[in-house]
Amino acid sequence: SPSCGDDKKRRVCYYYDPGISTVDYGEGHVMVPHRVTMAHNLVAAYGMLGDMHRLRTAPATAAELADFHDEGYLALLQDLTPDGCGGDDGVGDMARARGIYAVEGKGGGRGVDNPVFDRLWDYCLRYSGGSLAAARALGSGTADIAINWSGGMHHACRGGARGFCYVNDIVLAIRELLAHFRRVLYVDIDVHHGDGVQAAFEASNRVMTVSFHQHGGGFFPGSGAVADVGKKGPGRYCALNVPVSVGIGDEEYHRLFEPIMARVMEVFQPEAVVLQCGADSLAGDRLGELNLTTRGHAQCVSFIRSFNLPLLLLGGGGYTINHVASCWCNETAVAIGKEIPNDIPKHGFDVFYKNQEYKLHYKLETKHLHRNRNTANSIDGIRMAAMENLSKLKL
Ligand code: ZLM
Ligand code: CA
Ligand code: ZN
Repeated sequence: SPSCGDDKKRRVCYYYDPGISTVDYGEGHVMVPHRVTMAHNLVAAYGMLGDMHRLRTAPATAAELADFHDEGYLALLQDLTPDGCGGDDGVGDMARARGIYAVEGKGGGRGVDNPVFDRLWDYCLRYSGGSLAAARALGSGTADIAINWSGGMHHACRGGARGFCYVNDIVLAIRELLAHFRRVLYVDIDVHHGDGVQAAFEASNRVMTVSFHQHGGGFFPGSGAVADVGKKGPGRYCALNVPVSVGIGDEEYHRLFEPIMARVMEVFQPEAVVLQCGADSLAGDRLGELNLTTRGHAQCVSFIRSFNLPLLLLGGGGYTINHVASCWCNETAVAIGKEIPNDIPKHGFDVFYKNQEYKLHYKLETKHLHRNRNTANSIDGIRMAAMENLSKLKL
């Protein structure tokens, strides 16, 4: 039961690849892979590396990515270079057809979600390799919780890039878990709808996908209404969507998250869980417009952890990078089952945390929060609609 075993230690394995820290989506792009290095530096400064087994792995191979992705797309992705697709040899056209855009000159990336950048292919192999290795550690039973903060790229499609995501490491990891576990639950607390993962498993009743996300007003990607329960067939009702409006805070979020996830656990009875911990649902994010605190976000991790199932923790979005690093560092502590102090230790990178007064759990002034557009009634309505969908799930 969720209230038991919370203080029990777990064997945690952790993937971090410094090769990801220097990847650059282009000047001004909101996605900054270096935030994972910042999180790692915090984890190290808090002395948590000794509490986890460090996962070392080679980058994924093209053959491993082909377990989900289209071969033609992978061939293109492998060949793209910043100056190799601007010309009229047709490569640029092929890239655009797959959602990827060449960006001209410095700072020319205005409005391009998926640019071509230096070492793009290597980056995809590394973050995907981390998620695959993490899934294998759970599958073999050598770890209870496996972490890859550089993974969680939930929008990537079989044949193309979307929403900053090029390769869907989550789909690859879940497919690996399916070799060991009968049913796998996917939970997505990124502020965006986990559309790529939902689409990949819509036909299956062995994978249930649950996404909580900001919805309405044209917010990306626009899918994931509560009525979206997946396609007709055996996988119907194995997709659950919990859309919320701008400005939701911890208390209301958990009036949805906890009862809904407790019910999901009862009706779906997963043998393993993947939790995408996108940190763009935090207050003060550059893209997301929710008001979750680092404690409210971490409460999702500890609630899921309390079910004592093999658990894969992945990153995802998160665009105010000091907040992201604080969030994932704290959630690493939650995974280990360790209390860490709120004061950020001196570690040579603490300058990045000056505007949060060197506290892990940063506080924002009201003027930096978004006005709450949710009401007690709207929250109850969404929870009831979600519960109604769950009552129709027959395995
Ligand atoms: N324009 N630069 C979340 C993925 C969100 C699509 C409208 C781009 C941006 C955004 C890129 C500076 C995850 C859309 C938006 C402006 C078409 C989105 C580059 C700012 C910038 O300043 C920016 C060179 C950029 C992109 C904002 N894009 C905000 N929102 C979304 C994709 C990914 O968190 O869920 C998981 C990692 N795209 O709204 C447009 C329709 C492109
Ligand atoms: Ca989500
Ligand atoms: Zn997101």
